[in-house]
Amino acid sequence: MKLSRIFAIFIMFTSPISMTYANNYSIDIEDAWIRAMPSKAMSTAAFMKITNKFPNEVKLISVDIDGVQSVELHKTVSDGKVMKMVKQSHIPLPANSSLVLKPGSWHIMMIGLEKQFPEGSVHQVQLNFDNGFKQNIKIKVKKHQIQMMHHM
Ligand SMILES: [Cu+2]
Repeated sequence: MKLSRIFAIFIMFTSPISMTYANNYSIDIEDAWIRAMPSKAMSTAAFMKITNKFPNEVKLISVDIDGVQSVELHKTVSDGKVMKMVKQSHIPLPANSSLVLKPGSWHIMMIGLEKQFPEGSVHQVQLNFDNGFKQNIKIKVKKHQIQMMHHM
């Protein structure tokens, strides 16, 4: 009787605090863009900076994008001579750190485009993580800026 009352008080005082604490963790997305491609292209890719604010490693396991047959997680690697894209089961995000998905490195591959992704258009994207966290963002289609940087 006495124990159960203590337990009830314990629950009352701890659960609101722990819930608030858990809600402070998030995975933030910045500088997201989808690469603008010629209108008949069958694939493109999405890039962004992902910041994992959880105190443990989180894996990006899948991405949902309307109008795309298949969304894969890719990493571009070099075997010494040739750069090639390799499909990955997930993208690892170490605790309290950021990873930049960019051309020539990690990226979200969009294969089989069922609609147009013209420059300037905005698309809803959902990122799904292995801890159950989901992040919904809107991503704008932009031209790749590398060529401009080479001229500077
Ligand atoms: Cu790829």
